[in-house]
Amino acid sequence: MDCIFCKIANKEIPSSIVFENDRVIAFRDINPVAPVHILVIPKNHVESVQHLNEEHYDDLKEIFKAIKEIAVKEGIDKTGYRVISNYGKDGGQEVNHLHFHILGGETIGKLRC
Ligand code: DGP
Repeated sequence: MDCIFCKIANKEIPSSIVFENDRVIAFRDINPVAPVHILVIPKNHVESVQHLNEEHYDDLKEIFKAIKEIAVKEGIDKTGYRVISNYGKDGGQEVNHLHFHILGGETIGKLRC
């Protein structure tokens, strides 16, 4: 499958990894729109939120645990952050591998990604 985020998860292409475990990997967005802009993805390919079903629930649990841990590591757990997952054409999804943007490090006043 020609998926850029699968290639990142498999270390076939480089990225700035900030977190990794058996199910989840997180790396800095190549085009950051905030001082902290990290993408959190399941290693197993699934296209979007809309494609999730029960078989993905363990991955989701790990993703949200990872988000909290990353926020602490990045020093934004007290100041706050936004989590976004885009789906489909109207949602503005560019990469068809489920991902959650973490945006923080400044006041996020409007939609950005
Ligand atoms: P979305 O619009 O939600 O599908 O956002 C996809 C994000 O992925 C976008 O903010 C840019 C980022 N991105 C795309 N290709 C790469 C890449 O090769 N490396 C990294 N680190 N980020 C990427």
